[in-house]
Amino acid sequence: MNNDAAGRTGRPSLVVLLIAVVLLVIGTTAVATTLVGPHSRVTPGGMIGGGRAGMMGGSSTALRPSTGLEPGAAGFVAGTAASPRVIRVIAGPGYTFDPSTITVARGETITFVVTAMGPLVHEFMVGPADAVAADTAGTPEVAGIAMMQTRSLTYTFDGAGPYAFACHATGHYEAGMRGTIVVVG
Ligand SMILES: [Cu+2]
Repeated sequence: MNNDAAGRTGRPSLVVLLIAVVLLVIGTTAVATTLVGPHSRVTPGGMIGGGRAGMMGGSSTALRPSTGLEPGAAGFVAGTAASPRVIRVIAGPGYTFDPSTITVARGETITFVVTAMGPLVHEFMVGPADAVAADTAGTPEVAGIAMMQTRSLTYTFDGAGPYAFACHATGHYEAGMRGTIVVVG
């Protein structure tokens, strides 16, 4: 017993060192978080929030369209103006959206959280299909989404449809960067 006690007395310095290292790491993380924090405000819904939320799901399903159930599924809760349903969309790499087909309930309010992958700068426009196809001025859009940046756009599908979404960065729509909104219910 005494030997054990004696043996332990030799270790505190190591324990103290470990604690110091842990505190240092925690401190560094806190500083990093503080420094990074303001940047996420520069980009509404910014890369921090988008990245973190994307990783939450862990697997590839994190990059899938919706964070929850789709219309028609048991337990599905439609998005409202007060509490929009969040749908994540990946723009790129290349001239693609993932998913390219999004299902919403009639009258639903959706917040699209769009993250750009790859070096191209993208836009995300959503609204009546004809307006989206023609890039009509006034159609809801977020632009200038650079690599790994995330922008959000909230839209209520309260009209007759059909609806669509697209990227109108130069040449992208023509290259096929567009998607379809399916309204059900
Ligand atoms: Cu694009």
